[in-house]
Amino acid sequence: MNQPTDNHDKSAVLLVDFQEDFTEDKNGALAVAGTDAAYIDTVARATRALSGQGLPIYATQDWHPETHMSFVTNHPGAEVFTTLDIDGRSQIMWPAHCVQGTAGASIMLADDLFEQVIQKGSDARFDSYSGFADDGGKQTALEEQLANAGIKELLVYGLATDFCVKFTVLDALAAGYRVHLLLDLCRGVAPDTTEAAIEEMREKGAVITESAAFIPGRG
Ligand code: VGL
Ligand code: ZN
Repeated sequence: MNQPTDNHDKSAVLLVDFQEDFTEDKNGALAVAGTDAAYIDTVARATRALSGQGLPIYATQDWHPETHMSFVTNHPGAEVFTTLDIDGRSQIMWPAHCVQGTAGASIMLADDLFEQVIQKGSDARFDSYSGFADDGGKQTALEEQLANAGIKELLVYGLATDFCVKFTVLDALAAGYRVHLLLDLCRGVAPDTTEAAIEEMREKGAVITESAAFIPGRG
């Protein structure tokens, strides 16, 4: 079994945007392909198993105001999934999703499982695929939390492989964390961008692996 590599350095789980609005099973506003009940159950079980092994679980939560600039509904005439140039940045027009306080924004696991939930994308002016910082450069509390806890290694999985997982992993690598991507617990928005994202994460140093490598009795 492939245990977290160094006993002196602590490992943690980083569960990315495991929220109703990104799932088919919950009829989410921005449902990612392959997010059926079995996927949700597998991620929930794996997360509880890893927690049971003593790993602290951190979660990111996409948490947008209704006025968020990434929502197509806030750009009259724009079409969903097209790209707009906004303040010199290229922005995908998403359906309104993960609106603060709505069921769609809720994480599909009980709160008490988490060491910390890091909300992101709360500033209407900036999108924030990464759990570490938004497109305006403002850091979330994630890096400080992990540093305070002495965490050097992250087991990352969740939604979506080609957006929030990708940018969170790339920021984690840039910040010096060892990253294991548990690919069987991820789903991507589109096949081509998902393949490219996996390749980029691998190139930048992420170990692309699966949950069975960390959970006894699975695979
Ligand atoms: C995400 C698009 C917009 C994600 C969040 O969690 O991957 N994708 N907001
Ligand atoms: Zn979002």
